Amino acid sequence: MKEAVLRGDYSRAGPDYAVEQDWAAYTGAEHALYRRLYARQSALVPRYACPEFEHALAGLDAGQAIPDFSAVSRRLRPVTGWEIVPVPGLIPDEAFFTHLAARRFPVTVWLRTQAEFDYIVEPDVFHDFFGHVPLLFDPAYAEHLCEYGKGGLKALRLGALPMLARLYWYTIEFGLVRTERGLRAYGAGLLSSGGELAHAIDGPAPRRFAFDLERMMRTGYAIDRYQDAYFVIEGFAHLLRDTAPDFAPLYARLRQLPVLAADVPLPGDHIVG
Ligand code: HBI
Ligand code: FE
Repeated sequence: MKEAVLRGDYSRAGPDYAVEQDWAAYTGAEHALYRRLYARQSALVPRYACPEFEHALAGLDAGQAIPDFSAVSRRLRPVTGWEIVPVPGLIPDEAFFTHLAARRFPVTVWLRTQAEFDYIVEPDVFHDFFGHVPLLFDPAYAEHLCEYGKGGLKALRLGALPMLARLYWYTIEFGLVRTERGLRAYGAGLLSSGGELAHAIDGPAPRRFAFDLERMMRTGYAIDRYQDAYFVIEGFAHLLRDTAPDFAPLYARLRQLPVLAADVPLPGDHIVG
């Protein structure tokens, strides 16, 4: 399949795909667009985001302008040992997982255009920063993401990346968590989306599965529309515990099984709220 043409400028990327953020180069119009995106999403946070995200976002005070990654990294390092690495956009899996395993989160340096206010295919700085960075301040989540990075390098070696990518998709990107205030989002793709956040939690259509490693690893997903199904964890400690085991035996068993559709019921499906 022809590689999608990536949008960022990879010409000055290093061997680890890192680039300079060049914060001074952002225009006033870009900061204004970022503020509008931030205002829209942060208004949804009290109703739809998990408490850990809401708490971390409030502490970041990152709504006035496109954040300066090095300033945020200086605050993040002492809390969970993570830092932000500026990248031109999507980077090869090996480089991506190597960064995560070293507690470096790749954040795209460019911002979408006004025309992409409601939807963008490739992750931009708003998706990566608003969606992913706040939870890096949560110790259990931060620990899980580092383990996920190590798991990604192992999955690459085992040729099992598509299965692990589905797990990432249904947790880090589109995950829901049960809280005493009901189901809330912790997935970055939900938290940074104008419409899918409410759809995932209030929408009548989507199926909401209890956490199920095997079902997640086997369930396909679409990147260009709302999900047909979401998976619910009981908390970040639960996610960390349930993804700790060695996945090699699971990969061996699942790799020859067909990929499942999210909207086709299976006998073992455990639908929750
Ligand atoms: N690169 N910058 C960036 N951001 C991602 O989220 C990303 C990536 N490369 C690969 C990748 N994600 C996926 O293959 C994994 O999430 C499975
Ligand atoms: Fe993402």
